[in-house]
Formats: sequence, structure tokens, C-alpha cells
Amino acid sequence: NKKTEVLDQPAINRALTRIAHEILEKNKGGDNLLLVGIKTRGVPLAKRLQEKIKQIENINVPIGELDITLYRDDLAKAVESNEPELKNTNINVDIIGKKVILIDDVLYTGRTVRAAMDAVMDIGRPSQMQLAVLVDRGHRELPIRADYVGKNIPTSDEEIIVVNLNEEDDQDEVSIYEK
Ligand code: 3GP
Ligand code: 5GP
Ligand code: MG
Repeated sequence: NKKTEVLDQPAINRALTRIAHEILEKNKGGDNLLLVGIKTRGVPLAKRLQEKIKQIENINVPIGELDITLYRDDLAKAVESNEPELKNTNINVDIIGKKVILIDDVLYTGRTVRAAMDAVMDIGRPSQMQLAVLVDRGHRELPIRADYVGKNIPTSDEEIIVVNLNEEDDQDEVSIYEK
């Protein structure tokens, strides 16, 4: 059960500051952006990016949230057949024509993001979707990549990334655990 810290509080903050600048650079400002956090920890990350964009350009970018949970069939099925599915949506902004930036803590197989893209498309057609993640741990099973990455952390299947955020866990820390 070995643990290695990969990002401490200042490093997480710097990565998010950089991503906020990258979002503004790529989109030539904050017009028509909508930040959508994927629960649980994508939501506080979206709020932090919203705050940083406010500090940098003095604009208020709207945010929304999606709750996508790994769907587990009650009948004992193979683990591989479990697919993430939408549980709840809270987006009180018109999505049509918006540039939606999905935000999650960890990108792994890409299946959560695929479900999130479906959920957004069901609500309304955005002009674009982009993806920001704090950690990309590799092992994609779908052709999905992030536009903004806090840190690439190549992992083995035996390792998991633990993301602690102040809002949920009373500290900011990203670590690798060996199972
Ligand atoms: P999150 O809701 O903040 O994203 O999936 C529920 C929680 O379990 C996630 O928190 C995530 O941090 C944690 N987790 C750790 N390893 C895994 C994993 O391999 N898959 C999933 N889906 N979640 C994981
Ligand atoms: P994916 O659907 O890409 O396989 O997994 C992405 C989702 O699962 C993210 O919401 C993320 O929170 C969670 N996840 C997958 N692997 C890990 C991991 O190693 N650590 C953490 N903290 N979350 C993970
Ligand atoms: Mg997550």
C-alpha cells in the first residue's frame, strides 16, 4: 500500500491557473463558454477554474454539473460490461451554441467522458466540447483525449490515483497508491 505524492496544494493551484489561461487563450477569451463539472470532484475543479477566469479577465463564466456514475447491473455481470451512466444533471444555462468545457479529476478509460458528452448532447447542441482534467492516468479504451491536462501520470492497472480536494477532503493532494 505504498503512497507517492505527485501534486501538493501549490502544484494543484498552479496547474489550475495554467489551465485557466490555456482555456482563455484557446477560446480567445471567455465568451460563450460553459464549464461543466463531472461529480464529484470535477465540480469543485470547475468552480476553481470559474474563479480563476474571473480573476484573469473579470468575466463570469457559467457553470453546470453532471452526475455520471458507474452503472452496475444487479445480476453478476463481467466487470467490463459496466458502463458509466448519467444520474443527475444540473445545467441551468442554455447549452445551444455554447462552447462546453467538461471538467473531471481523473481521465482513465474515457467512458465517463463519453457518457458526459452524450448527456450534454441530449440537453442541447453545443457549438463545441472540450475536456479539462486534473490528471490523465492513461489506459484509454475510447478515442478520447483531453484539451487541458494538469498532469500526465502514467499508471499501471495496479495503481490508483487518489485526488483530495479541500472542498471534499479537507486538503489538496494528488497521490499514487499501489493496490
Ligand atoms: P469522484 O466522484 O470525485 O470522481 O468513482 C467514485 C470515486 O472513486 C471517484 O471520485 C474517484 O475519485 C474514485 N476512484 C478511484 N479509482 C477509481 C477508478 O478506477 N474508477 C472510478 N470510476 N473511480 C475511482
Ligand atoms: P474513466 O471513465 O475515464 O475510466 O474514468 C474516469 C472517472 O473515473 C473519473 O470521474 C475519475 O474520477 C474516476 N477514476 C478513474 N480512475 C481513477 C483513479 O485512478 N483515481 C481517481 N481518483 N479517480 C479515478
Ligand atoms: Mg471523477
